[in-house]
Amino acid sequence: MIPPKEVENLLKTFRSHNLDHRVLIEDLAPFVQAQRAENLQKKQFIQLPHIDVLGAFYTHSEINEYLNSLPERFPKRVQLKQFGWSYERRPLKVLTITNGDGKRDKPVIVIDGTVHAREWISPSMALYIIQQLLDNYSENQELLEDYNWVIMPVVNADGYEYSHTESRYWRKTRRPTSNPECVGTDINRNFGYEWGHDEGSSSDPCEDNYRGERTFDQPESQVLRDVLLNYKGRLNFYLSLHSYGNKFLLPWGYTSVFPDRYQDMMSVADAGAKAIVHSTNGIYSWGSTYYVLYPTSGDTADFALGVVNATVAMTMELPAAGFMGFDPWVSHIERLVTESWVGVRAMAAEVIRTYAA
Ligand code: 0X9
Ligand code: ZN
Repeated sequence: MIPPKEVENLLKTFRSHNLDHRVLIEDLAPFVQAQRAENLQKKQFIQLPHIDVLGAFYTHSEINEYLNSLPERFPKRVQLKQFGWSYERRPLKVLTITNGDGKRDKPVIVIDGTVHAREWISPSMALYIIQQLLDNYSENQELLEDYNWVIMPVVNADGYEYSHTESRYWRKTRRPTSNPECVGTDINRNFGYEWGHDEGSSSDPCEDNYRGERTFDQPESQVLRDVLLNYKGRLNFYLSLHSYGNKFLLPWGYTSVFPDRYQDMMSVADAGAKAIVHSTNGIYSWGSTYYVLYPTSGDTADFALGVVNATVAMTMELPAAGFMGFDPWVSHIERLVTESWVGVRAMAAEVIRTYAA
């Protein structure tokens, strides 16, 4: 996708390298508009704080309104905590789900969503997981017997809001940088483990993988860091929900060397991939980020393993949909989240089976 003013340049580059090309979509804007209209129309009959996860995409404030209603609906089973604020002062909330037996200090599964603003299936998936654990408890009880689940549906609240209102394919935060022309830092390059290592991130504020001026200089990264550190010693599974690519990505991102627990983590990814292919024929690939995707440095999974000592740390790239991969239609949500839940549930079960309390 390129802006009109760069078309001439790109064509020149293609010509000078003798590259063939084909235009897939002449102008994306009308499609983005259509999706936006569809989503708003679907939400017309939603009565907050009630939401229909499969029926629309929700904004950060709508998601918070839903989360805020949960402690009253499930007084024994959920706890909602605000861990901080985004740069634009949006409250960042984290939900803990238990089986209500009151046992303290169980090992935890921490799941985050929406580190990257445009990856809209990610918050939907986080909400679907919450509903599976709360509203569909009878089927998922064993997942909560010896484990608590800690879920943060929206990390990058400002970027996510911006992707709803201004720029659908925005990825980074919304904090200005040293370059007045360019806004935002990639939260997934801003974490303090091997930050800035080699080619895994950019020092250029105009790039989509800009790492920031220093580690944790984004309030949103600080909040997620504090959530993870809060569970140090009992973080058995950290899962970061992204899109897209159908991949289970394991540390390390910053180096081609494999971490000590690599094979154990591979068994968990294995369980997820097998469960998905069995249920829907969905094909995932899995392995270290460095090999399966590309080098990344300063990302959340490397931090969860390297600093917080998580037993299993993983980034899940949910399937592509829509025009750009990041932009499923509302009608795609159900297929995407039900398939992904099969994988998440299988991986959680594998972690619980292997690392019994
Ligand atoms: O590049 C990223 O930040 C992630 N991919 S995305 O297309 N959603 O932007 C992948 C990061 C994976 N890193 C680790 N698992 N260590
Ligand atoms: Zn992402």
